[in-house]
Parts: sequence; C-alpha cells; structure tokens
Amino acid sequence: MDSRPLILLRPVKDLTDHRGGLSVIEKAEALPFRVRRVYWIHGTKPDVARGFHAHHRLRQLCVCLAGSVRILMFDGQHADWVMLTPSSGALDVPPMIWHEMHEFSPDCILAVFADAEYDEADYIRDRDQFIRHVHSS
Ligand code: T46
Repeated sequence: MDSRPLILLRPVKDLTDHRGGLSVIEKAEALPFRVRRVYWIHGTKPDVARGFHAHHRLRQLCVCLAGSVRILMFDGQHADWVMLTPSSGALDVPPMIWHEMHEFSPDCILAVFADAEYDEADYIRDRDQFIRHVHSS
C-alpha cells in the first residue's frame, strides 16, 4: 500500500475586507479536478454522524462553509481525524478512503465538490468489505 497522507487540506484564499468575508478556491493546487456535482449537508440533527463509506472512483473536496465537523479518514490500515471549519482549508477525499463525518455543529454547512455525478454503484458502504477490497488490490 502507498503511504499518502490521509489528511490533505487544500488552500482556501481569504479575501476578507472591511465589508466582510469572501473566500476562494481556484487553480489546480486547490481544486485539482473538474467539478461535475456540488452538494451540501446542513441542518444536521444532534448526535448524527454521516458518511461511513468509501468510493471506488469518486474524488471530492469538502469545504466547511459554516460551523464545524470532525471527519475520520481511513485507508484500510491507518486512520486520522481532521476538524473542518471555514478557516481550515478544503479536505481532499480521494477514492478508496473510508470517511465518516461526526460532531456536526448545529450551524454546520458542509459543501462537497465532486468529480462525477451521483452513482450508488460507486459506494462501498460496508466497512469489512472496504477493508477486504483494499487488501486484495
Ligand atoms: C460523501 C459524503 C461526504 C443522491 O441521490 N445524490 C447525491 O448527489 C448524494 C450526495 C446523495 N444522494 C442520495 C443517496 C442517499 O439515498 O441521498 C441519500 C443520502 O446520501 P448519503 O447517505 O450517502 O449521505 P452521506 O452524508 O452519508 O454521504 C454524502 C455523500 O453521499 C458521499 O458521497 O462522500 O456525503
């Protein structure tokens, strides 16, 4: 298995001025793929966790627009946590990374930029199956 870092935070440019905030993600270093779908998670109920899957091929960038959320990234061998906030940068979620989203603040808005349209067949929603898949490839 390769040993890529599990937590890769891509830069979000802050152009805040006296009028308020303006944040930008641009250029390949920050947005390294063509966006084909955008969705956002909001109004998450207390004590709810989401995710609990990996994708075969999908690559995504998660940006916390408001509040905070704690994300677990697991490559089948190593796991790491990251707290996403509007100032933490954009989390790169490559294919074949099991991810879970925990501890959503009530005001959390988590935007996700994806490189493909929705396809349920791309999901691995069973953790044991994910681990078997990682170790067989
Ligand atoms: C991910 C994390 C970060 C659609 O029909 N179209 C869509 O574009 C999406 C994202 C979801 N759905 C359906 C699939 C489920 O029936 O909406 C329902 C809820 O999706 P899910 O339970 O997968 O939601 P999360 O928050 O667990 O995961 C989502 C994304 O699905 C996933 O790709 O990486 O956010």
